[in-house]
Amino acid sequence: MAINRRVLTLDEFTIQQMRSIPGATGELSGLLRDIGLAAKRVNVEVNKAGLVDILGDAGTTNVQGEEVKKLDIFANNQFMGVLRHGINCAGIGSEEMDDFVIFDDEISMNSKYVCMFDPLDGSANIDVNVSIGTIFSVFKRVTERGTPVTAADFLQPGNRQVAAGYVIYGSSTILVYATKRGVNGFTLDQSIGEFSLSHPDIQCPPTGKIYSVNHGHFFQYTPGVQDYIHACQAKNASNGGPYTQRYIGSMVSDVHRNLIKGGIFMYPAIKDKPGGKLRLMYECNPFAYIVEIAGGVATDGTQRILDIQPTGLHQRTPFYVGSKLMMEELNSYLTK
Ligand code: AHM
Ligand code: MG
Repeated sequence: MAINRRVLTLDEFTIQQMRSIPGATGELSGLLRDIGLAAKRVNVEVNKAGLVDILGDAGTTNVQGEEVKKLDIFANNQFMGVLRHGINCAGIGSEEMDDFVIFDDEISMNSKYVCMFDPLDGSANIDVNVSIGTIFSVFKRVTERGTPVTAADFLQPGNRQVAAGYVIYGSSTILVYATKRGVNGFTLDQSIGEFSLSHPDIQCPPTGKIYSVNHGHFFQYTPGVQDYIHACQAKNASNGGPYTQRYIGSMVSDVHRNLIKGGIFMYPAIKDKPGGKLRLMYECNPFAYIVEIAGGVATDGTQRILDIQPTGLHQRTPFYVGSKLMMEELNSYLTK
C-alpha cells in the first residue's frame, strides 16, 4: 500500500494548530503528544493480549520471568508514568486509582493542566478480542501554578474542559481528540509508528438510524426510556424507523461509531444502579465534550452532562449521547 507521506502526524497537526493561536505556549500540544506516546505503548500490549497463554496470565510470571500485570493496570501506569515524567501535567485522576494523584515536583507543579483518565475502558472485552479504549479529559487548573494541585482543580464541570479524547484499540488504532476548534481523528500508521490525521473535522450527523443500549436491562428502564426504545423499533421513528440496534458493550467503540455514522447511545439508570453505571469525570464528560463540539448533544436525561457540578472523582451518571435530532426525540419521551 502506498502511504501518503504528506498526511499530518498528530504532533505536526497540534503544532500547526498551536502556531495559529497567538500567545499559545505549546503545553497542550505537549500534553497530547505525551498521551499519544502512552497510547502507542498500550496498543502494543493490547495487541499481545491474545498471546496471554504463551506470555502468562495476569498475576503470573511470564516466560521472561516478569510479573504480568492486568492490562488496565498496565495502561494506567503508562499514562501516569508518561505524564508524571513529562512537563505538561500537574496531576491526574483515573478510574484505576481511588484518589487524585498530585505531581508535586518543581516542574509538574508549574504545569497548567490536570487530566482525567479511564485508561482501558471496556476491559471486560479483552479476553474476547473486542475493541477497547482509553478515554481522557483535560482541564486547566484553577489554583496557582507553582503550588500542588488540589481537588478543586479536578472537580470542575465538564464545560470547563479544554480538550478531551479517546483512543480505540481495534481493527486499527485511532486517537480522536477535541478542542473548542474541532474534533479530529488520527489513525496509527504502524509503518512509521505515528498517529496520522485520517478523520479531519469530524461532524456528528444531525440524525441517524442506530440506537445503542443494553436491552437486557429493558424492564428496569423508566417508562419514558422504554417508550423511546419502542419508537426506535417502530416504523414511525422520526428518521424513518425501524432503527438498527448496535451495542458492543465497549463505549468507546459504540460512541465512536455513532459519532461517525449518526446515532444515539444510552446508559440509563436501572434498579440495580440508580445512578447509572458510567462515570462522569472520565467516561461521560469527555464524550459529552467531543460529541457537542461535533454538533451532537449529551445529557443525563434531565440536564446537559457538561453542566453537572462534580462532587467526586468516581461519581456515576445516567448517560444519553448522540445525534442532535435523535436526542431531541428522546427528550420528548423523557419529559412526557
Ligand atoms: P468499565 O469501565 O468497567 O469497562 O465499564 C464501562 C463499560 C462501557 O464501555 C460500556 O458501555 C458499558 O460498560 C457496558 O456495560 P453493560 O455490560 O452493563 O451494558
Ligand atoms: Mg470504564
